[in-house]
Amino acid sequence: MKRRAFLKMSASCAAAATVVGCGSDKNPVLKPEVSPEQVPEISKLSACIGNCFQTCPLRVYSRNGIITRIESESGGDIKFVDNWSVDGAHHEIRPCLKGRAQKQKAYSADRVKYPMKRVGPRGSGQYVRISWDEAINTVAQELSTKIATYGAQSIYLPVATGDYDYQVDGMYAAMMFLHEITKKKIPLYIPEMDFTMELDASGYLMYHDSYSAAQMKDAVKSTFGWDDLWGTGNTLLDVKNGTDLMICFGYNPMESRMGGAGSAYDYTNLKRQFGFKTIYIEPRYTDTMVVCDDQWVPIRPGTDAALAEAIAYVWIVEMDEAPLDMAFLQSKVYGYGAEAAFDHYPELPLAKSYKGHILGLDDGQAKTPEWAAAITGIPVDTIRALASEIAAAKTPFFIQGWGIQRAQNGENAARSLFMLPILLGKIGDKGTNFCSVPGAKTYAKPIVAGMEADSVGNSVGSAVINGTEFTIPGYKWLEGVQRPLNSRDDGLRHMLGEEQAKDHDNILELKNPIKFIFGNACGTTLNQTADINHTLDILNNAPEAQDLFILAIDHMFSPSAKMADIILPCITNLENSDIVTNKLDHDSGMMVYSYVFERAIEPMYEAKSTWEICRLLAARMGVEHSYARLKTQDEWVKWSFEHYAKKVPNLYNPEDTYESVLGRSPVRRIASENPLFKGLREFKYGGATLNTPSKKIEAYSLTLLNRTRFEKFEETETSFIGKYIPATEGAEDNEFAAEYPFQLISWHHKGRVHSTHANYPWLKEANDQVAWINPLDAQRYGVVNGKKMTLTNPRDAKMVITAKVTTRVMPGVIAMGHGAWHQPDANGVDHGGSVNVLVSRKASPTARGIPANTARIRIVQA
Ligand SMILES: Nc1nc2c(c(=O)[nH]1)N[C@H]1C(S)=C(S)[C@@H](COP(=O)(O)OP(=O)(O)OC[C@H]3O[C@@H](n4cnc5c(=O)[nH]c(N)nc54)[C@H](O)[C@@H]3O)O[C@H]1N2
Ligand SMILES: Nc1nc2c(c(=O)[nH]1)N[C@H]1C(S)=C(S)[C@@H](COP(=O)(O)OP(=O)(O)OC[C@H]3O[C@@H](n4cnc5c(=O)[nH]c(N)nc54)[C@H](O)[C@@H]3O)O[C@H]1N2
Ligand code: SF4
Ligand SMILES: [Mo]
Repeated sequence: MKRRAFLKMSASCAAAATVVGCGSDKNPVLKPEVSPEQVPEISKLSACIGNCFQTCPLRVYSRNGIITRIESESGGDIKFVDNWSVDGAHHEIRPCLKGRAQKQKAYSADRVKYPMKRVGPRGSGQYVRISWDEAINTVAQELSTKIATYGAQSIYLPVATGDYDYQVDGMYAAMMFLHEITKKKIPLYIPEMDFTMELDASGYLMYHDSYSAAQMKDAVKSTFGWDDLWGTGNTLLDVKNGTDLMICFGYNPMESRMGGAGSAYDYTNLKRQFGFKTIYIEPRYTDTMVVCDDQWVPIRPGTDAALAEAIAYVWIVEMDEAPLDMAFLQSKVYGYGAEAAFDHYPELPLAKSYKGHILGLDDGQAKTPEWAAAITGIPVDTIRALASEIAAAKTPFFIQGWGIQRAQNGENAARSLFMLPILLGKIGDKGTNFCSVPGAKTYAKPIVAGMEADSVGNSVGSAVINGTEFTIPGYKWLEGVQRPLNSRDDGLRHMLGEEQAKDHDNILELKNPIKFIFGNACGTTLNQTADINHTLDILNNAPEAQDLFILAIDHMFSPSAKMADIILPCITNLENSDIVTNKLDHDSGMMVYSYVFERAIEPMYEAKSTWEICRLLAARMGVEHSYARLKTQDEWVKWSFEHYAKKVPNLYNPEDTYESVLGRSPVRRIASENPLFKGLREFKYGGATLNTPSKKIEAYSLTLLNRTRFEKFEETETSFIGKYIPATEGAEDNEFAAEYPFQLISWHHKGRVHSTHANYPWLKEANDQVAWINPLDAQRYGVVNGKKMTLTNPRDAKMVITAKVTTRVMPGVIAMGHGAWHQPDANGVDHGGSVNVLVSRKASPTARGIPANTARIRIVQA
């Protein structure tokens, strides 16, 4: 024993000598205080949870309850075959820098330690400490009052992904709680049986489309008839079946699918093993290109659709031997060319069809490479060469990341890109992809573990299973604070669909604006939503926002949490235990895995889990029994494992118990083929049909046409065919282009997951928040690498940010990673590099999604 430790121990024994003998286990006060070096380091298997889809296991080492370091699952002692191979699913799942830096999450100076009450304007960060009692009473009171005054629909659960990976805790606990306080029966009349059944629904307001891929989801529905986007792509693994060319529109797995079992790792290995070429079409030279460089085709943001049309033009008009699969187009695609009338759908003339548009029959403009070159900035020769090279590929694997669709004209861009494989008939075949992100099925409904009906007969998960009665597009919430949203202008939906829920004149309308935002793990109340200054203005000054209550359950005083009236301290993943599964259907590699992770350290300060916070609220509101049903959070995790996770084939062994898997490295297996992708093959070669009005792939979308009966779309922004539509503040917006010469885009940066992890000093040091600008532009505007510049937009929002002068971004574009924390000075000028200060806010036309990559800016000062 070292001398210092010995002295400490004898001192504490002396002080306690009159109570009980030194060393008694019964009284922890009497335990010898051994110096930290003396206590052995222990390790627990925790998980990185959040919204990067990978859920890497983290081996967390601690001594005396204090984290010492974080490693990969094996702790450096490689037990796994680390040799990646197509069917070698057992390599180590190594966390990225964000996972390994989480010691700085636990001990961050930004942590919310106690319940806090706002005493200054929203965003000012002025809070006072309150007790848990006061906090729970206030929140419960606000919920009750708002429900009584404005109805349950005024309670909104926003898009919030900070704890998306939990399967029992987090947003699912919040959903269960909100369900319990707002649940209702919805009558569903079944005409064939002349019978009305009652559905168990949640009365609170939920969203139906996220910030991630609302426009893509809309595009997939409009073209292929699929209700869901997740897991529609083909698995990357399928490139082994002969992919000879990969065409990537805005796909950057090296940053946005980073984990050791993410697509970044699989993609690099697949390239090494199979040697196919990749063409990247992107405004930036991404980290993925740095590692797997083949060909970079720089493109102006928001113009991919124009490129797709010009490629189609070359194929349809210019090539001697058109590469089109005419048999496929005629039998399996609606609206490539003229169509006869059917059912109640009128005849479709050639001029209104896809081909008619490419030829310019509708607008007098043939979609030639010359036309597209002026829009996209891609030279005509490059466009023609691309068209030939893609046409020559036998097995092209098209990928479209979600950056393109996360734009003001995103739905149309996505649909326009779908047309490339459709024209070639390379749909559903082995080794191809229909131009979405790759994907696979994790297993059915992984996220509702613990929420299915239990033996008592209560439907624990009805909030998720039966859904909420009303949903809004996730991005529309701020408008929803200002006025009651409706189905015609805002895309409000009823769980029974528009036909069943027909109200006055076919328009559904909420009774009131949103009055309570239940912001659990939520960054979209400010930092992650477009036009931060506008959001601040509305939430502070709009008359309708005066009695709006915002709750934040967070572990950090993040810019978004500072919008809340009360912030409740939440434990981090390192203080929690749950089941996790990686999200293959969100493109997280080819290996599926699931595990039950342990508490690595004890809950800190006064922080509690969301599940526990909801239990306290439920108790205060008299629904504790139906919320918790006599189980603790850990007991629900155990229940979920035994009743649900364990039953998933090949992920656990029959003899596994909760106790035996708790803290055990994930069991893994290779993903199987996506059922929806397989469905495409059956559609192409068999008799299967799609769930579209024409039962075919819709180049002209009757699905969208049908929606015009209930919804209002701006004509100039919407098209029934997937085509290029110029965006407000887009590449061709002449009103703004002269004064605001730059297009601004933001990507999902390796240093953060949105605004989560953005505040750890290690990560900040490794990932300076900088704005990329091309040397030609820098020279023209006097911008110096490494020096600050001030940017502004047509709404006079300003940001001061360090310039990174680099040829990795094309001229005319400024790019920065999204998610850096908003740091306004006294004049409201942001110094944190939070891109949404500058982003435009006009929602996309039919999905009504965030226009994250649509903005025009200029340099005020170099
Ligand atoms: N490290 C990290 N990983 C993440 C996340 C994170 O925040 N950090 N977030 C996760 C989440 S929630 C999501 S939704 C996904 C997001 O996944 P994605 O949406 O696919 O990722 P982004 O980085 O937004 O966009 C992909 C690429 O599109 C490019 N791009 C932008 N505009 C255009 C355009 O007009 N045309 C073309 N051709 N390219 C364009 C961007 O430069 C970027 O390189 O990532 C997930 N993974
Ligand atoms: N300009 C621009 N804007 C974008 C995007 C873009 O590409 N460009 N991408 C959009 C996309 S795809 C998405 S998904 C959204 C994401 O936006 P959000 O879903 O809002 O994600 P975060 O910003 O990470 O906010 C999560 C919050 O939860 C907290 N948190 C983290 N872990 C936990 C936890 O375990 N428990 C609790 N209670 N809290 C926790 C964090 O501190 C943070 O405050 O952003 C969107 N916004
Ligand atoms: S890849 Fe994602 S889940 Fe894995 S450590 Fe990094 S941030 Fe966490
Ligand atoms: Mo996302």
